[in-house]
Amino acid sequence: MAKKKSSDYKASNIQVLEGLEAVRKRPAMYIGDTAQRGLHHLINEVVDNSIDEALVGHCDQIQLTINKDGSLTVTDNGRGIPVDEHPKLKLPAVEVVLTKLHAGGKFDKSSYKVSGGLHGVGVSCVNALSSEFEAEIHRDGEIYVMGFEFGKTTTPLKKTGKTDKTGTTIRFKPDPKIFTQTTEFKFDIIADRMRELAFLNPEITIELIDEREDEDNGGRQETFHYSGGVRDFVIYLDESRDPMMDEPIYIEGEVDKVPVELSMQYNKSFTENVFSYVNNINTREGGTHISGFRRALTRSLKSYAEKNKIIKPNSKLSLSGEDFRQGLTAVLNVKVPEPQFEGQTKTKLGNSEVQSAVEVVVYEKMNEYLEQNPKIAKQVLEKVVLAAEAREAARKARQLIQRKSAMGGGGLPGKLADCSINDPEHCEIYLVEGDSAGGSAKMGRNRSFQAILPLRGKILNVEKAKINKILENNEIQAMITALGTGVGHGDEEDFELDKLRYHKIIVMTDADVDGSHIRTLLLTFFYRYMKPLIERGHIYIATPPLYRITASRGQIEYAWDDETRDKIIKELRKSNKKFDVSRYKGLGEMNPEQLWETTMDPETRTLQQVTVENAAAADKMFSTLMGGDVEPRRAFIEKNAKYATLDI
Ligand code: 0RA
Repeated sequence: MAKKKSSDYKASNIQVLEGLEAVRKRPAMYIGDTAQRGLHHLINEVVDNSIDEALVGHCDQIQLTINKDGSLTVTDNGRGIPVDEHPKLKLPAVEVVLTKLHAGGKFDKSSYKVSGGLHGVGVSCVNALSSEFEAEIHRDGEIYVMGFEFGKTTTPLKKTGKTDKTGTTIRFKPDPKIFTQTTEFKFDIIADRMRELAFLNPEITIELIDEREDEDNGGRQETFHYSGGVRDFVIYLDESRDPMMDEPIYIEGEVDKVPVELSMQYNKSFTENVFSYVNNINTREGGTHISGFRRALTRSLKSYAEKNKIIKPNSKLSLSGEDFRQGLTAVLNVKVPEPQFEGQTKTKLGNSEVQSAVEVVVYEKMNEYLEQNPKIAKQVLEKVVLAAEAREAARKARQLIQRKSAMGGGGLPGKLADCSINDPEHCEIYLVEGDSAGGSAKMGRNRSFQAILPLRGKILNVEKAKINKILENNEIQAMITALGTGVGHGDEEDFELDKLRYHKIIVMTDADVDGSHIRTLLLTFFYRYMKPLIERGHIYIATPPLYRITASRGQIEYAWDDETRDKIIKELRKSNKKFDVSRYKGLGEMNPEQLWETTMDPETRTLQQVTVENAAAADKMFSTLMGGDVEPRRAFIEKNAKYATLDI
C-alpha cells in the first residue's frame, strides 16, 4: 500500500468509504449471509464491543431496544468510543471505528476481545449495511453524536450537551436493499444470545425491550443477569432433567494467561450436552479446549475407579471416552488472548497450548471433587458402566440393522417407496405420518426424485430412552436404513454424512396436536443422533394447507392460515360466487393431486428449513419439550405458545 502524505486528507477519506463500499458489494463475505442469520449478526457485532468493554471491567449494563420503526438501539455504560483525533488518519477516533473496516476493535490490544472471533468484522460493517446509523457517546463530561446513511457520514461529529455518565449508544436500521429476505428482528433469537452472554459474563446485566406494536411483535421485555455465571447456565440447561448432584461442580483456574472456567453436572438422561465458549463465542465444532476437557474427565474418573476398585481391572468391559459423558451437562468457558479459529464454520479452536491448560485445571480439580464426594463419584461411575453396556448393545443393534438390510431387497426398508434416480443431491425423502397419508403421497409424488417413507404410530421419545432401545425401534430403524448414514452423536460414532441418500429430508405431518408431537419427536431424534443433518440444512418441514375453498367451475383455492382464508372468501363473495370451505383435518383427507399441488410440488410448495441458531437454546427446547418433568414443559409451552417455532 502506498504511503500517504498527511496532506492526503481527502484521499484517505475516500479510501475509508471504499472500504465500506466493499462490504455493501459483498455483504455475505463479512456477515455470513444476508438472510435472518446475517441480520441478527449485526446485533452481535455491536454488542460485542460492549462486551469487550465489560471484559476489561469498564461496563456492566447493556440495554437493547427493538424500536417501533424496526431499528435497534444498543446502549452500554462503557468508556464511550474515543473521540480524540486519530494520529495517523487525522480523523476523530470514533469516525475511524465506525467507518473503517476492521478498525472496530480497540487500538490498544485488549486481552480477550470478542472481535477477531467468528466474524468480528467490527461495527463499521453494521454501519455500511444500515440505511440509518447513529452513535451517541458520553465521554469526558460531553455528549457527542454522529450520523450516517449506508455508511456515509451525514452528521459529522458534534457536541450536543453535557453529561456525568460515560457510555455508547448505537442505533441502526438495517438496509432493506441488502437484507432482501427480512429486516425484522426476532425477539427470541436476540434473547437466546443475550441470555448466553449473561451466563458467560456474570457481572453484566442485559436488558432487552421490544417496543414494536404489530400483531406478531412487541410488548416483550426480559432482563438477563446471572450472578452464578456458568453454574447458573448448567442449572438452566438441566431444568427439565433430573440432576444426580445437589449442585453443579464448579472449576476455575488459569494457566499461561488462559483463564479456564467449567461447570458440569451429571443427570439421569442419556444425552451429552457439553457447550464450549472461547471469548464468548460458542465453539460448536469443539477444538483443543474440548479435547483437554475430555481427556481430563476420562483420566480422573478412570483413575478414581481403579484406585477405589469400582471397576475391576480384569473386567471385559472396555470404556470409551463418550461413556464418561452420557448424561453430562457442562459449560466450558475459556478466554484465549489470540484465538485461532478453524473448521467449516470457524468455530473450532486450534490453539494447541489451550488443550493442556484446560486439561491441567480440570484434572486437578476433578480429582479433588471425586475424593471429597465419594457417594456421587460412585453413582457417576455406575452410570459410566451402564453407558458402556448400552453402547455395546447399540453396536449389536446396528449390526442387526445392517444384516436386516442386507437380506431385504436392495437393503432398503420394505415400506419405503424409493425414487428412481440415485443422485442424492437431487433426491428427496418425505417422512409421512400414517399409512393413509403415505398412500396419497406415494400416488401424488414425482417418483423420479421423491421417495416416501410412511411412519406408523408413535416414534420413540429419544430424550428418555437409551441408545440401544432407540436402535431397536422399528420406525427409527427404517429411517436409518433409508437415509443411509448410520447414527451417532459424538465424533467416535459412525455417522457418515457422505452416505446420505437424499439431500432433502422432509417431515410431513398433520397440522394438529398429534402431528406436531410426531414432528417434535422426529426432530429430537435428528438433533440428538444425526445432528449434522440439521447443521447442514438437510431437514425440512412440509407445510400442508389448513383450508380448501372450492368455488363454482372447478375453482379451488388453498389457505395456510385464517387470514388468507377470509381474504379468499371475501373475494368470492364480491364476485357473487358460490363456494364451500373445508378444513383439512389430516393429510390423509387430501387426494394425491391436492397433496402434490399444495405440499410436494417444488414449484408451488413452501418448505421450512430446520436450522439451529443457538445450540444451547435448541438443547433447552428439546429437553423441555421431550423431557420427563411435566411442570417445566407446561410452563415452557405456555410462555412460548405464541412464539415457539421448532425451527429455531
Ligand atoms: C475503541 C476504543 C475503545 C473503546 C471502544 C472503541 C468502544 C467501542 C464501542 C462500541 C459500542 N460500545 C463501545 N464501547 C467502546 C477504548 C476506549 C478507551 O481506551 O478509553
